Amino acid sequence: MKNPSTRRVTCFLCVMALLAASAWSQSTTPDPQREQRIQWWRQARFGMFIHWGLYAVPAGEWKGKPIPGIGEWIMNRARIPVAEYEQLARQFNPVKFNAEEWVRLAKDAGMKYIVITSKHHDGFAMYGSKASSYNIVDATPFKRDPMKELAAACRKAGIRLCFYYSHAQDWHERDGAGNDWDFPPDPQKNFAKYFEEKAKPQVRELLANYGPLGLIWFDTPRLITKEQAVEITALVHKLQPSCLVSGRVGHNAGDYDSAGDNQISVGLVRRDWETPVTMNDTWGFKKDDHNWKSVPVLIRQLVRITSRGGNYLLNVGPTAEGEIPQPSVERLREIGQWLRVNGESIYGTSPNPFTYNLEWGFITTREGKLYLHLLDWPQKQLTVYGIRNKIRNAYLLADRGRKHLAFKQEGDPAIDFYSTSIQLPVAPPDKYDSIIALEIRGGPNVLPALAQQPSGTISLEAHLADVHKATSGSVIAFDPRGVVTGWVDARDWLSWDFRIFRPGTYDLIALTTLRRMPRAAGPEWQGGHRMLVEVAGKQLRSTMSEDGRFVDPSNPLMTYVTSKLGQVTIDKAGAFQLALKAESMEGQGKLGLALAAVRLVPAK
Ligand code: FHN
Repeated sequence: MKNPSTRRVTCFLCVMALLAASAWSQSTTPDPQREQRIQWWRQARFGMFIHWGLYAVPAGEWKGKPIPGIGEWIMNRARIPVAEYEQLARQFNPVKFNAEEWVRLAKDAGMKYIVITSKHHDGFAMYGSKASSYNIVDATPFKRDPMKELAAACRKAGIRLCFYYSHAQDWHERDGAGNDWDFPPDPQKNFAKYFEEKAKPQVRELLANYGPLGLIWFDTPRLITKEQAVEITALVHKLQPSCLVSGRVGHNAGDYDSAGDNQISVGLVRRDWETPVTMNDTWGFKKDDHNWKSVPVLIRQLVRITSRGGNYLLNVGPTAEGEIPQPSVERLREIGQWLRVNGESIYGTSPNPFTYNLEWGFITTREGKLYLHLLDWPQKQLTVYGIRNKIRNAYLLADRGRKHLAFKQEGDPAIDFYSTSIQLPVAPPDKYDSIIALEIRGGPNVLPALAQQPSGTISLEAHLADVHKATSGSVIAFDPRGVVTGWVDARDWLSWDFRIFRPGTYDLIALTTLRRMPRAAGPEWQGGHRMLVEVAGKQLRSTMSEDGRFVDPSNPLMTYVTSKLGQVTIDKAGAFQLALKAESMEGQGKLGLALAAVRLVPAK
């Protein structure tokens, strides 16, 4: 029997818990109006984020010096006084801006909505605002309102226009959050004054003057109180009942969850969620940032997020002249080409029906269909375990002729073993992600248990573990990546139930991750934890040390460190449990063990 402090944490619950702990999660109260307003967004899956503002003028450089960090934060990072930063407005004249071109680019890329910075933390409104003359129409030689032009172009193209609005941070204003180089520190600010005199009036303007909006993307709530978050959300819904509010409004007041920047969930999140992602390392334009993600990485991210039930909001940072950088344009065009062929497997789909990630690729689904995304093409045949549906037909989505692919379903229901093998052509039909469509009757029906994969590996992902807390004060939990955090009490432990179909000898490997904040002081990874694994009646002791590293290219925040935990022989097929305990967490300071998974890999 589990001891009283043992907590069953399924994927669903653990992710709920970690999101609930975040200031960026949505209310859980069922709300029929919210259900209505979120329908389009669930279908959309893919949007364009645009960070555009005065920061595009310095483009990452101030007084001849490159300023480290993200471009739109230059005012903060270089501690630029308001009086100096304001002067940038005089130089801002984006004569190459063409709303129709931007919207066409988004549309051709397969994006269904555009979220553009109407005002970022620098406080400068990129639209004609009556509430503050610090805006593009009144303060720049450009004098046009690009948001009006975008609204018209979006309407014409059938793209939802959405506004990013920094509702708490405003470095231009004495009482907005964030600027402590011109003004007193935040605790001494009269934030309510700022909220009433600038944030609320500007949000009203945005909702009144640009037609129907898809959503308002509030960000970094900081000084916002719960009452203010609820109030501004209600204001949006009152003025435009079908306009969504992003989770980052704060205090669970939004309509959906926003994951952290560039954070891609490793597990299924059973609520509406979105990840904003940079195409290079900055949001706002920086002339020296050439660290572009490749097309295969971007497509992998889109597929991965979709297969986890999320939306992918991919950023571009236009220049001060009004042009979207060419490397972004090229990438978006390629993604668009891929989506024109394969969009059926993305838009309006439901997530991976398995609780765990599959070793051969990703799954998305819709009624009557399973889409198997193969980002790495297997040799001649794909074998998938766990599909219990009777498959009626299989074909490649990229094959216009929909030529039937031969397949075989076999198994042993007595041990819950179901195997599907599909014969494939030698070459993939798509260089990025080829999709096999499987026709089934009704919805997906898959083995719910964690189980062995066709290669023989069993991947016990951390977020699927049963968490056994030593005391009610134990802080062991999961971070937004699904990685264990707060495992500092050696008496806490984890366990997984899983199925093995092929007896044999397995190497046990722990996958841990580097610390989340790479720039923070201290080592990015430390071993030394003394671990105990109990599985199949055996006990294995080991000390965590680094045996290797690999990066998941579609998840920039995930560098895995591998550590051997030992070897075990399992001599029969069936249901097993693996318990992972720590005999000592000493020497690890506050970091604990950032566990992502334990793998059982067939020994060579
Ligand atoms: O501080 C901002 C940042 O500049 C950027 O706008 C991102 C986009 O998600 N949001 C904030 C940080 O999370």
